[in-house]
Amino acid sequence: MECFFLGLDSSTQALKASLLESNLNVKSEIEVRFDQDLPQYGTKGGTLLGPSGSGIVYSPVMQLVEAIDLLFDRMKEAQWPVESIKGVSAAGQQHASVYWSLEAENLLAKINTNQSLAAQLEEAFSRQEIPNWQDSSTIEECKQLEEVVGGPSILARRTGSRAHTRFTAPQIMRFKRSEPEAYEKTSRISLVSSFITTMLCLDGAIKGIDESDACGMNIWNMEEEEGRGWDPLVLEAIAGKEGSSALKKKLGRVESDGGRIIGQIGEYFVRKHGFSKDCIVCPGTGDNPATFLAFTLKESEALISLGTSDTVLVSTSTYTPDPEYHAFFHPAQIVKPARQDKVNKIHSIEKQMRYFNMLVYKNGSLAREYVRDEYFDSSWDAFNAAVEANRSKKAGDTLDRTGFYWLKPDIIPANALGIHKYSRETSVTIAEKVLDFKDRSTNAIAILESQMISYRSRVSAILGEVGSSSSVRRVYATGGAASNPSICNVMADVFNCNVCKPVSFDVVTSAWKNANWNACSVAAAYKAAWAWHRHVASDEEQKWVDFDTFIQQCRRRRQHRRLTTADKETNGSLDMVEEDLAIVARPDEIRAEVYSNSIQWWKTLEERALEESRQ
Ligand code: ADP
Ligand code: XUL
Repeated sequence: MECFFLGLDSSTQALKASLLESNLNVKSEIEVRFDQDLPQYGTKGGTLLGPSGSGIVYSPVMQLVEAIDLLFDRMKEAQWPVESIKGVSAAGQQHASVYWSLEAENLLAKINTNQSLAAQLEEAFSRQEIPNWQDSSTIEECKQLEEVVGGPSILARRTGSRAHTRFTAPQIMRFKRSEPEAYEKTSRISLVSSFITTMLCLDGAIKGIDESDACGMNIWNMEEEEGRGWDPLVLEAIAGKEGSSALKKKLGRVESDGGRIIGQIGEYFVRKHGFSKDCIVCPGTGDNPATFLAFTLKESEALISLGTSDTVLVSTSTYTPDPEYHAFFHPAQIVKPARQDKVNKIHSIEKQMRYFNMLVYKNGSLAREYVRDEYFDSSWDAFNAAVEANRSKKAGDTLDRTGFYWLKPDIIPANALGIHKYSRETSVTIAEKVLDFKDRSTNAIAILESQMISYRSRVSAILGEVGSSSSVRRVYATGGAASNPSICNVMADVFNCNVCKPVSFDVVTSAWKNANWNACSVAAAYKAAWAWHRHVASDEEQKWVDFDTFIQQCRRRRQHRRLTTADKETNGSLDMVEEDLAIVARPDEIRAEVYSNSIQWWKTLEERALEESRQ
């Protein structure tokens, strides 16, 4: 009998599901969109706002509970073979927290199929709101947290990030301060990913937080490999000396092995929807760690997501915290149980820690759209034509038109604001601040170069690069703007490596096409498949197979056919690099060198623009 795996993704605007075949081919996807499908909650873009000027952004917890029932109903309508699903896992928006009441575990233990989940869980929460990652109401709490710990750099070193308004620690701090009674009546605090995991099991136990997702909380101390745990200084900063052990209990256990089985799908789903009672559940993770897994990023590979904001993920084998960006544990770490050495009686844990860093830029697509609208009559074609006409050909070209387009206060560099342009109009060596470039059409290449050099220079710092050569081995491009070939071309030149995108084989047309599946829920299903594979494996090697190797094994199994010249012809412009992956841009040697030599100069100008933005 064919077996399947299920992945869920609880994002800001929707709850999504992906159904995968055993070779990890994506078979089907469905979703529940909060605004349209649950209009009774009145959300816009999945969220509600607090009083004007408060910075409060949240979503109703019951909206998510109702969405779970609706999503499973839709699986039935779509006739998904749920009885053959062997494993399920979830991804969820990062940082956002769910607050369980003192009655929660009791209620979770006696869920029946006669009533909806929402009707049975009304009393299960001590807080009706899930603070959303877009919330910025905790500026004071962030300041306080950094002060107690000793400053932004120290907090970043201890917990992987400096304090951010959306992170869980300042959010819990504000909840405790503004609703002390409700805080006291909170039995446990979940992240969205561990909340969905708990709901999938429905066995009366609130499930642990995934360790990679815990790194987005500002509370998980990841400084020492062996001393990882809830940070005592942060616990105290939130709950005071007297309240810190109670808070630690509320946060609960943390799951370090992302492929460990933590339960089976709840009886509710077995009876009501026909799932097999043997369907396993493994820990859920955050949406960014899940995206990281969807691409199985290897050491020194980067993923650039060009969405509303731009996000850069880079895989590393060392812990590289910095107040400018975020450090996380790898989301599919394998943890072999401590083995007893019979002679020395020493417990050894067989693992090699892996990490990834994440850079978040607010001025991504919105800033590119500003340039498109201001100079190119809102046309991407005209924008692209200007990019191609002005590509850097020799050293110094970039320096004639360097621009910083910080339309909103940015995260990197912190609080950078304004539009700043520099050109060497009057001097060969000194860039002058200008209101606009002489040739206004150079704004298109200027914004792309500046964004990409910013990403490259920071990724280089994370990878410990020396000199001007790039050690990034491959970049994966995703998000809406990755469909733009000119943007991918500049990316390849600046990073001096191939830019790749996932593709999938369409059995109906026998051709490769751009894969447009939802990365987070697909990665959650990958995790479930990996956990199940380890669970049923009869040999030791496969029981402890690492995530990347497992994904490779599945990829080989779904290899449709070897890529021949004829294939390339039928697939038009697709430049396949391996199964499921196409190169969309290759670097040009000369331009790559021009960019490598421009980085130092560009950094000096960024400093100057920052200085000027503060004035
Ligand atoms: P979200 O962050 O909301 O998931 P998407 O990944 O869907 O966003 O990306 C949306 C963005 O993609 C839009 O803001 C738009 O500017 C950008 N985009 C879409 N098509 C193009 C294009 N051809 N060139 C450049 N940018 C594009
Ligand atoms: C990352 C962040 C967002 C959310 C989106 O730090 O806040 O990407 O994870 O769901």
